[in-house]
Amino acid sequence: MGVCPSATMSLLRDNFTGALRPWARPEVLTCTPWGAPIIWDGTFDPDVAKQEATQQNLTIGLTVFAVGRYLEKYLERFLETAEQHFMAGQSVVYYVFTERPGAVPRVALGPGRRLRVELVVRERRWQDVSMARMRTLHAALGGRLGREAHFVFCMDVDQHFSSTFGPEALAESVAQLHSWHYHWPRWLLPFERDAHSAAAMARGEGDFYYHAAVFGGSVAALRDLTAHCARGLAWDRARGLEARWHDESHLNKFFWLHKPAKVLSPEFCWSPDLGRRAEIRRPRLLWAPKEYRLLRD
Ligand code: 2GW
Ligand code: MN
Repeated sequence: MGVCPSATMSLLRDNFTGALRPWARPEVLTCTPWGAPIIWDGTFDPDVAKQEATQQNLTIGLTVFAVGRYLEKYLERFLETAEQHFMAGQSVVYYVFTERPGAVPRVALGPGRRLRVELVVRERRWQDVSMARMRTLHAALGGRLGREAHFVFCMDVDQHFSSTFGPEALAESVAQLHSWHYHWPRWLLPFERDAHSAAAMARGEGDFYYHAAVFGGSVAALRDLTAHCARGLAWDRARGLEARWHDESHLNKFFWLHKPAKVLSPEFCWSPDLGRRAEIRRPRLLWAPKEYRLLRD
């Protein structure tokens, strides 16, 4: 693999990868065709990334929705493990969106770390719970969250941190490779194919299939992303359409049109159901087992 242009770029500000070593993982793709790094364990220097972030005195936001049964089921472990592994040593502000602020567990927070609870209404259909996040995030990014954070990660709550998720993951815009699909041929990827949907991708379109359980970036970039997705979701709804993977389909359309500045390997959000694989060295987030039948009725 040739040198990833962004590997040299990363010596400048704002890529937070330290000196990239894409050659340290010859068995995996470490660079996108448009020159963004794909971050795998061993390809970055976590200490340099940490130093860069600390020097810039960043505040990093982490948003998570915990509505209905997902609050009791997942939120406490998500937050407790984030305290251990997410952006350790940086200033962090958690934004928990829920319809029951009183039920949010009191997790002990380290120095420089704050938690804010934001009230949301509970949507009736689960698809709507998931899709409403884009609109709510857009509003939050235009409000206090947008004023107090420089970079923000938006995550699903049905997962927990299992290893360091640090400033090496930061960039202007960040997409997560979906652990089920990262090695699939492009034509098989589950993009929305209905040409009437705002999320539509034609055959031959799409770089990678990204997972909506983790995306991030600067406040400005995420304002654009959430506006695009919320608009697409509303457009589809007005026409009686719903994309195959809901908000995730629209996220994939956005990242096709606006390439992410950094891509996270599936190590950053791994599904334990897939078992062990040689290229997955140190998973940083692990999905909770899917209990769709139990939770989606
Ligand atoms: C969602 C589905 C079925 C039953 C409940 C819920 C639900 C989701 C809920 O009752 N309460 C709640 O707070 N949520 C939030 O939405 C929560 O943060 C959760 O992690 C997120 C997405 O729902 P989830 O995790 O059940 O969906 P996944 O893991 O299948 O997610 C992928 O696909 C989704 C769209 O179908 C989203 O794009 C998601 O970001 C993807 O990871
Ligand atoms: Mn999920």
